[in-house]
Order: sequence, then C-alpha cells, then structure tokens
Amino acid sequence: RLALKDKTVLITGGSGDIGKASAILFKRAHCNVIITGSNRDKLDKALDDMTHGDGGGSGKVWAFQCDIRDRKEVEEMVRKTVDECPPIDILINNAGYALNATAPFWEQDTADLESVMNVNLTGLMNVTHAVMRHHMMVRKPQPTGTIVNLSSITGHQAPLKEFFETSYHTSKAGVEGFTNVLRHETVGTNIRVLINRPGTVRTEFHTRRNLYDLDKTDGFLGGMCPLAAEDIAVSVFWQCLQPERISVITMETLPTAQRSLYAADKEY
Ligand code: 8X3
Repeated sequence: RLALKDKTVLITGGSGDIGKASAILFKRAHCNVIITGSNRDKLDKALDDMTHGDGGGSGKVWAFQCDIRDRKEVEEMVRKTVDECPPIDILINNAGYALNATAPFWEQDTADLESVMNVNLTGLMNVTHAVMRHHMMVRKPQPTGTIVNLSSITGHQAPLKEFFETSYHTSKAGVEGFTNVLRHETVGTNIRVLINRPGTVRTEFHTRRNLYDLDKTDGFLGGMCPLAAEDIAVSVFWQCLQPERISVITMETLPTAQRSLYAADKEY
C-alpha cells in the first residue's frame, strides 16, 4: 500500500459509486486525491466522506466541479490543479453513464445518443488531453503517469438486443480504441495507458440506466450477485500498484454468476 504514498490521483465521476470507492481507497493509501463531478452537492458529500468518513490516510483532497463534456471547463479545471495540487501521477477516467432506451437505435432521440457519447468518450478524451498536456507530458526527466480508462464488458461485446444501448456500447468500444492508440502513441515515455473493464456492479449506474425504474433495475441485478463498487476500486488500485515496468493493460472483472454479457446464472 505504501508504494503509492504521496502520489496524486485525479478521479472523474468521483462522487459516483465506483469513483468514490476508488477515492477513499487511494486516500487510505496516503495518496493526494482530486475528484471531479458535475453535481456540486454530490461532490461535497463525497469530499466529506473522504475527509470525515473512513477515508483516513495522510494525503490531501480536492473536489472540482466540472462538466467534462465542455472542453473549456476541463481546461480550466486542469489549470486549477496545476496551480493548487501536486503534479498528477494517476488519472482514473471513471465518469460515465448509460441509457437503457426502450427502442432501437433508429427510433432513439439523437440528443440522448449524443449526450452519452459526449460524457463517456469525448469527455474522457478532453480530460486525458488536458492532464497529459499540463501534467504528465511535462514531467522531468521524462513524461510519466498512469491512465486507467473505465470501459465495460460492453466495450468488446455488443449488448443483447433488448437493451438498446447503442450509445453506451459505442462509447465504450471507443474508449477501448482510444486506449489502444494512446498506448502506442506514448511509446518512449513512462506513461502507462490501461483499461479496467467491469461487468455488472451494484451502483446507481443501473437505476439511472433504467430511468429510475426500480423493478426493472432489480430484474436485471437480481440473482446475479453483482460486484460492489469497492471490488472495482480494488482492481483499479491493483493496476496502479504495479511497478512502473508492468502494465496490466486490461483488467476484466465480472460477478462469477455473470458468465459473459450474454449469459448469467439467472433469467434476464
Ligand atoms: C455495464 C456492464 O453487465 O452491467 O457496463 O451491462 S453490465
């Protein structure tokens, strides 16, 4: 645990379930932790949980409100981190959401499709761009850092047809593509670019995905023994904990009862 002591970590979606669990874990490991999120109240609550809850750890914490879809807001937020925080060592691109539409692609509202793409893919690229430019690429004696991009098992397996999650799947497949390209473009640097690919995790992601229809959410999660947010936090942490010479380039973690995106030990 002490291997990450004094490292500085930026976590997007830091007030969501997986983001907050990760923030608490890195804080406990004596890292400095910066969280970003679009909702001020949720951010304040997460900051409170990190500082007064069971966070522990000797590092500092910051929370910056930022809509990652907006390039200017991202640039401003990252400039603030340059002024107020130590150089960022680890970027965890966690922010993202899904919309389980009730109709196929061609019947969906294009505004909904665009919004998911803009958070999950364009937003992730906006943050990565600014953090690389202002932190990781300017590190001396050579560019250094770890970037963990949260994908999903849907990043490489198309969802079942009744889920109608064109935009979510496409955005996560895009995250996989972006990660693979960036890993090659950073040749000659000390930058690791990694994927963390969760299966089903019991988080607000699912209630939001189902437009807060709790029966529908329970119908999906029930019987599968979904992972907890902390399980994914631990797997992200473990990827970062590896010595610099090791890149665990893909970490895919599913509930045992979820055999793949297409089959679980239950009826969907
Ligand atoms: C979501 C994965 O299995 O919950 O990223 O649909 S699953």
